[in-house]
Amino acid sequence: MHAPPPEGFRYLAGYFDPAAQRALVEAVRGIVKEAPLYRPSMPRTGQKLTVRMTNCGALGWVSDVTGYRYQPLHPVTGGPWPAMPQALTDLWAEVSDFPHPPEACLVNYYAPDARLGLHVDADEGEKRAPVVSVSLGDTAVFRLGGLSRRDPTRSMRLVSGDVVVLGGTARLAYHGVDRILPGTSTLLKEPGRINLTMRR
Ligand code: MD3
Ligand code: FE
Repeated sequence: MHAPPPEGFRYLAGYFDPAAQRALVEAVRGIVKEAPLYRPSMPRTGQKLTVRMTNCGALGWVSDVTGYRYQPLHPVTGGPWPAMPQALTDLWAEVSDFPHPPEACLVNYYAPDARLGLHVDADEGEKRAPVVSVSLGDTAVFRLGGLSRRDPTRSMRLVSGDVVVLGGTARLAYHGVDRILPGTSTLLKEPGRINLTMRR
């Protein structure tokens, strides 16, 4: 048995139909051409994440040996982040219940062996704004905990086209990606998964 999910956690299964998912993948291909995926390093240890990342929007989340932050320029190319696709700003307007548009969209790419350890998203300036997530490609085994690292966690599957809105208490909950299930989607040319998260 599971505890109920934290207040403010909204799971919108199958929000994007297959045609809309294909259009989003095309938009991500354009973003990655301009702002290539790279493997961020973790603060202090300098260890590289297994997830590859880039961003679109005015600001992008970056991590290196000095720390985590939002910045307007790609850490490798030095160029500005590409514009956020309209489909994503439209999604935010529909589901965020927040009066201002997103400032950043983090693009995570998971090859079949990539993972993301349990963490809290704490680098955003506006904690009252939700995080809105879109999953594309292979299914992820996602882990959602509580406000303390020691709280019990639940495992959920995030399927291509699913949207998750993290508002309220859920915004500060621990979460991570345990694994990708390769071969569960044919949306991408190769096995793997893309996750888009809009933030302020
Ligand atoms: C729950 N991404 O980029 S998305 C991240 O699938 C991140 O790539 C995961 O965690 C991924 O930081 C999960 C869904 C998600 C995003 C933010 C959350 C769940 C969240 C913030 C609080 C609680
Ligand atoms: Fe996160």
